[in-house]
Amino acid sequence: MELDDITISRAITESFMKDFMDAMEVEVAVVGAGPAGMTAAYYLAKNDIKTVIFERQLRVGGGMPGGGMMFNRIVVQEEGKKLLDEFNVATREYSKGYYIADSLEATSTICSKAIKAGAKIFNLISVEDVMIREEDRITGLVLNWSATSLAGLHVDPLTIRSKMVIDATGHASEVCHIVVEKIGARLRTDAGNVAGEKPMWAAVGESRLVENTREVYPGLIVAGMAANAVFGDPRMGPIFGGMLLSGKRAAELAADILSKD
Ligand code: 48F
Repeated sequence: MELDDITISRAITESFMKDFMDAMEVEVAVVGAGPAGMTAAYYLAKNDIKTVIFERQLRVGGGMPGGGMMFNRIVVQEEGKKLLDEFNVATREYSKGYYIADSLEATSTICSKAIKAGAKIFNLISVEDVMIREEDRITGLVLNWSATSLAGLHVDPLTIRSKMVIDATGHASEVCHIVVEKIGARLRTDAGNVAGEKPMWAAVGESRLVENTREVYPGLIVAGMAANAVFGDPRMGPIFGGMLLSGKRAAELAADILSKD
C-alpha cells in the first residue's frame, strides 16, 4: 500500500476534532495532568463519569517525572503504596514505611490507566478563565492553546461546559486564583482567598492534603498541591502518596456532588 500524506493528516485532524467537540460538554473538567489530576480522572472515568483533563505542557505528569531534584524516583508511604499497587506500579521498600517507585513508570502508568478508563487528556491547552452562570456558579472553562500565550498572540479563547471543575494545577492553584481575582474572595477558606502554601514540612503537608481536598467554591474542587496552597498548609516535596490520595478523594467528592444534582 502506498501511504497518502493527506489521509494521515485527515485522520489526525478528524479524530482530534471529534474528541475535542465531545469534550465541550462534560461532567468533570480537570485542570492539570499532574499526579493528583490524573488520579482524579482515573477514578472518575472508572466510575463512568465523563471526564476531561486540560494540560498546559507538552508532556503530562506535572512535578512527578522530575522526582526529587531530577533524581527520577518518588517516595510514597504505606497509604500511597496501596494506590500504586492498584495502578500496578512497582514499589520497593527502602526502610520501614518508605517505598520507592520509578517516577517515569508512575507517571506513564497512571496516565495510561486514566486514558484507558475513558478520560480524555488534552495537552498543550491552557485554562485561562472559568465560565460562570447565575449566582456566579462555575459552569465550565475557558481554553486557549498554550502556544498562543507563549508567542504573545492576541487570540480569543474557546469554552467548554462542565458540571464540576477540579483545580489540580499544583503550587500555582491557578483556577482558585482566577475565582478570587474575578469573583471576589469567596472561597471556603478562612479569609475567602488563597492562603498560600507554607514552607516544606512533609509530615504535616501530607497529613493535611486529603482533608484540604474540598469543594472550595460552588462547582470547584481543589486537589493535590493546590489544596495545600489554598488552605495555607506546607509543601511536601517529592513524597507523592498525598497527591494520589487527594486525586482519589477529589473524584469521590465530585461523584458525590454529581449524584445529588
Ligand atoms: O504540579 P503538579 O504535579 O500538581 P499536583 O498533581 O502534584 C504536585 C507535585 O508534582 C509536586 C509536589 C509533591 O509533593 O508538591 O509539586 O498537585 O501538576 C500540575 C499540572 O497542572 C498544569 C501544569 O502544567 C502541571 O502539569 N497546569 C497548571 N496551570 C494550568 C495547567 C492551567 N492554567 N491550564 C492547564 N494546565
